[in-house]
Amino acid sequence: MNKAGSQALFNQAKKVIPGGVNSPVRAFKAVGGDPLFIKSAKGAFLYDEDGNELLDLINSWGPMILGHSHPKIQEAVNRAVESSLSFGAPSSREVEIAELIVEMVPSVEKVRMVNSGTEATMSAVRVARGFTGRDKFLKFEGCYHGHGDSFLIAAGSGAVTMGTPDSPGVTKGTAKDTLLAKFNDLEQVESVVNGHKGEIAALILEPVVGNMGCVSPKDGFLQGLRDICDKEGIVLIFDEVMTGFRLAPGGAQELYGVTPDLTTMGKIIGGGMPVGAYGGKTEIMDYVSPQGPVYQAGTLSGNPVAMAAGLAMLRELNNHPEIYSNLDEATGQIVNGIKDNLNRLSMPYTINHVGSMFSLFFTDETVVDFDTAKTTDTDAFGKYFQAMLSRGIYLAPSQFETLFVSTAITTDLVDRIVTANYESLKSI
Ligand code: KE4
Repeated sequence: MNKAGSQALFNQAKKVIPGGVNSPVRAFKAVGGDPLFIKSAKGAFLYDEDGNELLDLINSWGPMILGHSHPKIQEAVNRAVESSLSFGAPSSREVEIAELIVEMVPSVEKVRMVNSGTEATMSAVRVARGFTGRDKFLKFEGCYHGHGDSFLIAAGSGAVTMGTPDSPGVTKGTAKDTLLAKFNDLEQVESVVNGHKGEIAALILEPVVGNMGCVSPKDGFLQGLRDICDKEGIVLIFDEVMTGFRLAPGGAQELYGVTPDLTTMGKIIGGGMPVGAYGGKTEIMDYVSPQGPVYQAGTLSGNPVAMAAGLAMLRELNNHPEIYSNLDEATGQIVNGIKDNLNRLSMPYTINHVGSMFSLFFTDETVVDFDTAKTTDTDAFGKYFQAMLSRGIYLAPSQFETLFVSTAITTDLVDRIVTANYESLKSI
């Protein structure tokens, strides 16, 4: 695979951008080699600076659920751009997308648009603290909620990939208010909550984890958290930045039938543009300025072009619910093909899968939390990543990420992925 153009750009980039990338996990540090610089994308494919065609299973870390350059989203953005790029004042599309989110997401009665998932989670925890008058919040080891200081404690995704799940620069004063528990361990949650009676404002989690690799909630886990939060007056926050609008039109909360008090959103909601959002019960969201005292703001929040992209995306998903069964079917075919390959090769690896999210772990343990996820052989993963890349399949460059299937991945491409998987597993 010719990578000369990407390598030249990467050398240039490293002189003026830390690590040569604008988000750490893109740097390929966990899998070796240099990142590919992408020039364009269409449907299921990325095209890099050297003209290599790559079948995309990251899909921009989730947003491109309809594949790249979807005509309806492109057209909506092109039309919006003609009316200037930003007003810094309310616009009709903000009302339209808020009404659509309220319609699609069971828990959301009111919603505030922001510019990233990080802003959404930071704001949601602040509102929960303002609403309850309490300081602490509980997160789960291996969950990633963006790079806000208080979340970079035992964080997954790029933080664990880079070996900094507890990042320097986060003060002890901040860290003391972040409590931790193991995902899927309801007893430990109860123990931590009982040890901090009346002190915990919120409990935040990825209802289906993507950031330690894909890990699903055990039966009863989500409802158990709901019951604890009801009993203790704790705000239950589902971080659906990844799962929102992906696992169902209403996200994981629709799929599992458990309703949080607040939901954070991102990725798909922007159709590929920088958009995040947080929303939930009116009694809590009315604490947000200027309605209430909890301050949160943003110059480009509700940006008209970004709203046009997000609206086109959400309307397409809401008007075509068959998308979800089609995505689940295609993902199931990929996962079953990989399972067959593992059996044929007598490889005892684990594959976790929910909807159109899945992860192959290089461990024979059942992966149910961060501890079991970390039993994976990251060297073997790195070799597998490179073997798949050399066969034109673009995976997330870290074991501690999930893969995302798009509607552009048709049956012939499923076969191509499964064949490349067999050859790559055999080669490592
Ligand atoms: P952003 O600030 O990156 O838009 O969203 C932060 C975030 C919040 N919550 C969840 C569940 C998330 O997965 C994310 C971001 N996800 C990572 C991928 N694991 C983004 C990719 C990256 O960091 O470059």
